[in-house]
Amino acid sequence: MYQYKGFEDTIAAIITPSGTGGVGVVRLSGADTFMILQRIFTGKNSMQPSLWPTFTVHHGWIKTLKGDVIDEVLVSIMRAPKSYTCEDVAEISCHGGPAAVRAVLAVCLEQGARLAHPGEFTKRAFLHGRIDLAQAEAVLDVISAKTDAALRASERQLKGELSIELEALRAVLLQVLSGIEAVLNFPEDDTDAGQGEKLRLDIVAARLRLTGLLATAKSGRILKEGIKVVICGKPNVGKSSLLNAFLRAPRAIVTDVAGTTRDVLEELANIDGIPITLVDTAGILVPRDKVEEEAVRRSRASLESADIVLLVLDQSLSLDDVDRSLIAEIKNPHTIFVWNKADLVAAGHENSGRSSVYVSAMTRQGLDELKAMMVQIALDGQGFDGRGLVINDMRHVEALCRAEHALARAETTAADHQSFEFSAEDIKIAVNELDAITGRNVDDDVVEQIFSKFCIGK
Ligand SMILES: Nc1nc2c(ncn2[C@@H]2O[C@H](COP(=O)(O)OP(=O)(O)OP(=O)(O)O)[C@@H](O)[C@H]2O)c(=O)[nH]1
Ligand SMILES: [Mg+2]
Repeated sequence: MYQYKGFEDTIAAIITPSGTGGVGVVRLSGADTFMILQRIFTGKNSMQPSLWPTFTVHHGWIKTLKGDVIDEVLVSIMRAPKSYTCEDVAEISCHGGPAAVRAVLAVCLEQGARLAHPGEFTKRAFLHGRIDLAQAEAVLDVISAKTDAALRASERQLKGELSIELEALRAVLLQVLSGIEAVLNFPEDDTDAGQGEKLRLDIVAARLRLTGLLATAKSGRILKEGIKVVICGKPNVGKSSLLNAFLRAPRAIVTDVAGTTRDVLEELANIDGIPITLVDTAGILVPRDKVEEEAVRRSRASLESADIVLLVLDQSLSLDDVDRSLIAEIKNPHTIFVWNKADLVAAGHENSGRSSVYVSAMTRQGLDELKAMMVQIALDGQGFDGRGLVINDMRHVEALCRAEHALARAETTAADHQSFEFSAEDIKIAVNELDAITGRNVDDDVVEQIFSKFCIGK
């Protein structure tokens, strides 16, 4: 079990982003919180910080040891154990300039606090048992969620929905283990052999629950990490216009001059809850000078890392050799042919092709179909409504896979009527994997690795 040696320290850190803002906050957590406040805070009324009741806010000044005022502040108090870390916590809200927050932090450190390590506040919440490891990881996901849907999925994990499901599964597996023990110890009781079959079916049911969780991993990963969509084509077909249409903002320069875009331009868009990095590239052409040569090189380099390619073609003109050679060049299986400038074509097209879509970046016609195709490809055709529990962490996916395999083995040995002892061993492996996710039983270095991904102050 994880051993933590830092509880005796009172830790402090700036918990708001660096830079200028209305308010900056320094957080203190640990047994000396009130002793430190006592030394650095002067309030309007004479009540000592050590007597302040929990969940109260106090107006006053933070001062240096010599008594010089650093800043006017509000201090919020959360006493142990009902605080983020389960320890005594104070949050000092000062003015949001970098100098003020740094000076407030410095005086806390001078008075005996230690600078918190990355994620140490959350780590203390985990080690005091207020949240489990999966919830601690969700804190990081909540902070870095790029869309509402990703935020909702992480909030669900933070609330403990994944932990509840895993604990329920664990309880089922422990029950199966004690059933196996009974069968092994008192085989004569299993007169109709029904107990053995019941245990096997319980293992199957538990395994199917794991399979169900793992089925959400693809959308979970996409929600968390997003995908990269590269817009390419020859010059002037409307690539930058398409980017602007997605963003509903004139982000890229659009002109009727072929070769307007020179640099690769990346913008994040939220499409049906999926964070999509849209990449506008320079038109691919036979370069006439060094600048065009570099621009085309960068366009091609972007294509290599694309999850989806939008190959834009101008449907008001007939295909030429440049279009044809581009079509032949792009090998990404997730390529959508985007026939742009539909507004210039009298007849109009049905948007029925499997990987073709007819759009107008100018009138936005066909854009919804294009978005739907992108989402369909991103999620491999699996819908997601953004409401259910999703697995979004590779560590969880790997542990769940190992647990699923262990249960599949347990199922096979049980079906073969081999000794249940083998099944029991595999079920114990599965339980250990679930415990590694929630942190009931996890290696020290895994815990260290998880919290090292946090920023200082969380
Ligand atoms: N009628 C019509 N014109 C469009 C449409 N999309 C783009 N255009 C026009 O086509 C021209 C080129 O548009 P851009 O978006 O700059 O094309 P691009 O593919 O980014 O061009 P480069 O950056 O030079 O490679 C501009 O004059 C646009 O107004 C469309 O859907 N309909
Ligand atoms: Mg352009």
